Amino acid sequence: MAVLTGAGVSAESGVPTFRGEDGLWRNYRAEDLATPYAFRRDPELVWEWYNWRRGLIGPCKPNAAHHTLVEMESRFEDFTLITQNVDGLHRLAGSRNLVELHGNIWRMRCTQGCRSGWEDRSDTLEIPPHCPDCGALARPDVVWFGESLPARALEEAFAAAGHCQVMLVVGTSAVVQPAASLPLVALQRGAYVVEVNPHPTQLSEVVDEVVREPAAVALPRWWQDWLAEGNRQAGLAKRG
Ligand code: BV8
Ligand code: ZN
Repeated sequence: MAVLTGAGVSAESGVPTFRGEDGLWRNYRAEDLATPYAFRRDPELVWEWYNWRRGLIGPCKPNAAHHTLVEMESRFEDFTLITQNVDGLHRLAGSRNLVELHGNIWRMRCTQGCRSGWEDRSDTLEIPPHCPDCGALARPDVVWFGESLPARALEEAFAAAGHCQVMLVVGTSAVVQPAASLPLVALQRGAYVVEVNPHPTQLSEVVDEVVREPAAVALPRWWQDWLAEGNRQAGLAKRG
C-alpha cells in the first residue's frame, strides 16, 4: 500500500493549502517565495514568510486523516507514506515509514553546507537565522521550486509507487512535479488508485476510484470499509 498526501490532508488541521484562497501571504504566491532566487535576493522576506507559516502550523494538531494513516501503517506489511507536505503533522501523528519529498519546515540547514537538518521549533527565531557552527545564513530544510528533490526520498517514493497494489492519493492538486507523476507510475504498473479530494484534479479522470470528500471524513470511513470487506472476505474464505 502506498499513500501520497498533499496540503489538503492538513486542511482540517487548520494548515492553509497552497493554491486555495487561504494560501496567500501579503499577496505573494508560494511559487514567488519558495525559490533559491527569492532567497538569494531577499533572505529576510523569505524567512518572514516561513516564520509566518511556522506560527500558523505550530498550534495545528494532526486530524483524523493523519491518525487513520498511522493505523493503516501498523496493519500493512508493506506501507509507504509519501508526503509533499513540510508541516510535520504526519510525523507528529506517529507515521514512521514516511517519505518527506519536499523536506520539513521545522528543520534548517546551513547555506554553506557545514551542518544540515537541525530541528528548531522556537517561535523567537532571529530573522534571518544563522548557522550555529559557521555563522553563515541558515535556510529552511525544504525543497524549493527549481531544486532537485532529495535523491533517497525520490528513489523510495518511485519504488513504492512502482510496486504497490493500492495507492491512495489524498489532498493534492497533482500540479507539482515530480510528485504528481507518482500516481501515474502506480496506474501504469496496474495498481488500484484512489483519489480523496473534495475537488476534481487532473488525476480524477484516470484513477480507479474518486472519494469526493474531505480527508478527515473520507479516510476513516474508507479504512473501515476496507476492514469490513477484508473481514467479509476472510469470513467467506473461512466458510470455504
Ligand atoms: C524539480 C516545499 C528538477 C517548499 C514545495 C515549469 C517551470 C518551472 C518549473 C517547472 C515547470 N514545470 C514543472 C516544473 C518543476 C516544478 C513544478 O512542478 N512546478 C509547478 C508549479 C508546475 N517542480 C520543481 O521545481 C521541483 N523540483 O522539478 O527538480 C529540476 C531541477 C532544477 C531545475 C528544474 C527542475 C520541486 C518542487 C517542490 C516545491 N516545493 N514545497 C515550501 O513548502 O515552502 S511544493 C508545495 O506544493 C508543497 O510541498 C505542496 O505540498 C505542494 C503541492 O501542492 P499540494 O500539496 O497539491 O497543495 P495544493 O494547495 O496545490 O492542493 C491542495 C489540494 O487539497 C487541492 O486539490 C484541494 O482540493 C485539496 N483539499 C482541500 N481541502 C481538502 C483537500 N483534500 C482533502 N481533504 C480536504 N479537507
Ligand atoms: Zn555553517
